[in-house]
Amino acid sequence: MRLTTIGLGYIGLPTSIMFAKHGVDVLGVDIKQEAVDMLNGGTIHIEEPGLQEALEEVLETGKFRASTTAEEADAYIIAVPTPNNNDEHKSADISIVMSGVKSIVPLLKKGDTVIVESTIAPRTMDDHVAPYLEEQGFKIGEDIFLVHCPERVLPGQIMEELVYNNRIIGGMTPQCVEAGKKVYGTFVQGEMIETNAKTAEMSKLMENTYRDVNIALANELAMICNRLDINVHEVIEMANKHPRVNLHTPGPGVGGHCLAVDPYFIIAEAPEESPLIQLSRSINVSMPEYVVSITKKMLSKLNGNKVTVFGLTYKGDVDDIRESPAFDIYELLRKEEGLEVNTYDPHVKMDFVEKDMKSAVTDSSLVLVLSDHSEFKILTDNDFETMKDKVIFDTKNVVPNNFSEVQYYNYGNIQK
Ligand code: SAJ
Repeated sequence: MRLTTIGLGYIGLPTSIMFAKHGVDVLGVDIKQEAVDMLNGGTIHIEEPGLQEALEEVLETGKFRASTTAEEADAYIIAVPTPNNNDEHKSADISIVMSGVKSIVPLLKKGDTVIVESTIAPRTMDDHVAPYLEEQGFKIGEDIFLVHCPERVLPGQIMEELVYNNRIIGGMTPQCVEAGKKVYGTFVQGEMIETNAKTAEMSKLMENTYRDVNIALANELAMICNRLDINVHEVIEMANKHPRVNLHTPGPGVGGHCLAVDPYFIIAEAPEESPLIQLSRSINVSMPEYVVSITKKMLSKLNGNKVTVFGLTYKGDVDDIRESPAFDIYELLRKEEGLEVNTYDPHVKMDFVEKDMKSAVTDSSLVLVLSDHSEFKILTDNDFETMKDKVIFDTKNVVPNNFSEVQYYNYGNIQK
């Protein structure tokens, strides 16, 4: 089988490489020449465990190539971003998905399978992609097979989850479902769940919305507990001992290109029916300001004018700062007059991010932990020796509190 993938980002690249590892001839296409050159030269342009080794393997076998131009294949996967539009409900901007589809039209022949993996608003396949391809003269389910197979892999565990997760195969017709199963059957060992495209679209969006709503509940609980002087982490641990309760974990907000984006796709299609989803979004969006207000109070108690932010990414052990609440907090703090803000993040390579942890904390009054990187799980008193005041506020509850000289705070015991 020959496969052309449109989009070589966090999903398109690992997916392409996984197909190539399993004997498929893969051409990965991206508009970014620099990314294409790096990949053909043997270096991945995103951070993901196991991906670099896998790229080297498929370049060696000649099963993977990257290019800026699509070429003819038997199956096509569209894995490009769907940003939010700048409208009232931040609806899904499907223009990049539609350009991807358009780019392969001249290459399509009878019997080909076209798969959209990008996250899309409910009914996008029925109302936009399928009608467009029909207009181009293709009978869906006879000439070509059209499928929505949303990706559901967790950054940090992509290479494993691609193989072992269950896969939703949302075909426009039963023949399309069969064609989709044939493509993913190459390597998927999880169950391949057959459905139609609109059910697949909504299930994918609801998975992330479920998380977002539950994290909002956890964040609200953290604020309630803070007001009532109750340790939120103990409450969650206790409540989760109930067999049917699974409270999520509070934090500095919700980030990434999935949970912080996808719920709006549902809201925009049904604004009157989605008040709970909308409120959850606004609770999570408000968390950076809550963290900043606590940080300011702590600093004023210390008479401190320097804070060091630990972690800028949207979650631990990734280099992704898209929609990162940590980054929002960093920017809000920088706007505070008279406050010096240093940053340390071993995963982010940007000029203003300190490379050395010791120099990042020197003369600082407070370390504000915003991402749960593994590197923060092994911190000790020694790491904070050069601080002016040795105080930590850990919004991710990630740093073990084994300190004798450092004062440690998290959401469970915010300093009053
Ligand atoms: N977070 C919390 N509290 C929690 C869990 C997460 O504050 O209890 C925060 C994280 O810190 C982060 C955000 O939520 O800012 C999202 O992180 P995540 O690890 O929950 O999820 P993502 O965005 O990395 O990946 C999600 C996954 N979806 C689900 O678990 C339902 C993944 O399986 C999807 O493939 C991915 O979205 C996607 O691409 O849609």
